[in-house]
Amino acid sequence: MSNISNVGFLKAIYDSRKDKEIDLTVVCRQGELSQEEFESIAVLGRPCVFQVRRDGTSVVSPYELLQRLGDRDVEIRFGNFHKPNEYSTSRQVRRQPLKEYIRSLSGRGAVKDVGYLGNYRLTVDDVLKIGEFIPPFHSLDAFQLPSMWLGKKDCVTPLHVDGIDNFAFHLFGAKRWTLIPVQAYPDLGVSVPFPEKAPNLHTSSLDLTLGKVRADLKRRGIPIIEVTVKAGEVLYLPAGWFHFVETLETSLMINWWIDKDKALPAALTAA
Ligand SMILES: O=C(O)CCC(=O)C(=O)O
Repeated sequence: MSNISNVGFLKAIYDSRKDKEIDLTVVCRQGELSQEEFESIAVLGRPCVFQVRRDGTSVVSPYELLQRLGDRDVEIRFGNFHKPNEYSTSRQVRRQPLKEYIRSLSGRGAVKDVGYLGNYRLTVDDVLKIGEFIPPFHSLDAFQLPSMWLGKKDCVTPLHVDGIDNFAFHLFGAKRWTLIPVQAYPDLGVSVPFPEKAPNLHTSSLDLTLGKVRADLKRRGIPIIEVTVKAGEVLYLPAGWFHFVETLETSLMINWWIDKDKALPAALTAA
C-alpha cells in the first residue's frame, strides 16, 4: 500500500469519497441527457455514457477524417506505450502525414509497427471540420483544447487517472474502458511522473493487459468496471476514475478535459 500523493486534485477527491459507498453502475443512455440529469450524475462523481444526437451525424468514417484533416503531419506513438512503467516516459514519437497513418490503419501491420496516434491536440476549428463534437453542459472556455485518439485494434493506454473531468466522443470504432474508482488509489502502485507539468496525471504500475493482475485485483476486492463505448456515444469520465483503455476495432475518439485552472471537478463542487 502506498500513500496517496498530495499533488493535483486527487487527494481532495479521495478524501471526499473514501468513506462513501461505491456505486459500480455506469449510467448508459440511448439518447441525450438533460442538463439537470447530467448535474445530478456529475456531483456524485459517476461515469456516464450518452449520445449527443441520434441523427447519425455523431459518427464519421476514416475517409471523412482523411478528407478533412489528412493533409497535416501528426506525431505517432511507437514502442512500449502500453507498458505502465514506460508510459509517458520512454515512448518514441514519429512524425507522419495523417493521411498515411489513416491508410496504414486498414493494412495488416501490427500495432507495434503502425503505432498509435494518442493525445494529439486539435483546435476547436479542427473539430468543427469533422462535425459538431463540442461537449455539452459547460461553456467552451472551461475546456482545454481537445485531443484526438486514432488507432487500430489492440492500441492500449495503461491504467492512469487524469484528475480532471473528461468528455470522450467516440466517432468511429469501439473502445473498452476498464474503470477503477479513486477509493482504490492506495492499492494501485501509483506515481506522479510529471508533478509540475501534469499534477493531475497519476499512473499505476499495474499492467491490466495481464489476466493474473486483473485476477489479483478481484481477489483483493478492488472494484473494477468495464464499459464498451461505441461510435456515436460520449463517455463522461469524472475526475478520480482510473482508466485503462483498449481499442477493440479501428477507432477515432476526440476528448475534452476540463481546464484545471478554470473549473474544479464537478464532484468537488458538491463537497
Ligand atoms: O483512448 C485512449 O487510448 C486513452 C484515452 C484517455 O486516457 C483519456 O481520454 O483520458
